[in-house]
Amino acid sequence: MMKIYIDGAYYTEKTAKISVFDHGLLYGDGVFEGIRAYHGKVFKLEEHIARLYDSAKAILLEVPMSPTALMKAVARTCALNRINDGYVRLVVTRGAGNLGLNPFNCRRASVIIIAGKIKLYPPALYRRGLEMITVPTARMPSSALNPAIKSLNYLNNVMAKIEAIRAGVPEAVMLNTQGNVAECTGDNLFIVRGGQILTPPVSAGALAGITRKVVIQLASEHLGVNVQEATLTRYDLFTADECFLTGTAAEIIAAVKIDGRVVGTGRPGAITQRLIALYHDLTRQEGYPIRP
Ligand code: PXG
Repeated sequence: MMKIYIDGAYYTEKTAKISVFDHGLLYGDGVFEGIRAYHGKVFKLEEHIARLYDSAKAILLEVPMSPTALMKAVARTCALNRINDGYVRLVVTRGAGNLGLNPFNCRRASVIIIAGKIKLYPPALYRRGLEMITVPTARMPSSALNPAIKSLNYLNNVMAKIEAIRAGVPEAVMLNTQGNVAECTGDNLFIVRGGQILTPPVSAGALAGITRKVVIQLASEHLGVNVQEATLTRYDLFTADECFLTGTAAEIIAAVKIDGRVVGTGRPGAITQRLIALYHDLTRQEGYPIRP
């Protein structure tokens, strides 16, 4: 049976419940992280915890425990569920309040940790690369809701995902309100052109992805390529040699067709494949141990 952490206690799938008055449910008022464990270690746990606290700070939400206690709770939840390789969903909701927006009526934030297996894209998609389209729903401007905040309000991304799936492709390219490339629905986007690696800056409406940062480090240390943050248009995607997405869930995956244009050779490119191999090596080496 699964053991799900809520506010210091463990529950089963059947008994793990939160209030219908929780503002996480009523308003998407809360923050979250999606984290991976590999080979008995939680990958980049410190970075995920730091981003969670930053997201919480941005929405004036107090996480009701210390970062150290939270890291220990994540590791313990993995251990109790006998997870060596898996996916952890960490959620901090505003907590139960009343039927009004005012978050100050919520007494205490709730911390939820779910450690389970992840359903990834099918292996064939990693070998062949995926197809994407740009979608009508623009990424939220930072003046409305900053995409750097990993909040529970994911309707913007969900809308884009719906548009992609209804068009018969698994992923969407989201543009910002200026019409430049921001990111995908749950992944950051990179292109390779003439040996250069480019990615939109966070200010274009991208999440400061942890996988994105790892890829930037790997490219610099192992490929001798300094990733440049650049304004990217759809034209840049269409004319790229390679395109790939990065995210905790998807890891690194090639995009080989965008809005009907074949990217490069139409197969995952050489740099993408090297980064995938380097990323897998790193996930084997590093991490916060699940069992002390
Ligand atoms: N952009 C957005 C909007 C995200 O939500 C990323 C980029 C990649 O960031 P990391 O730190 O993971 O490299 C995310 C992360 C999923 C899933 O099941 C993915 C995320 C959130 C929720 C679910 O694919 N995203």
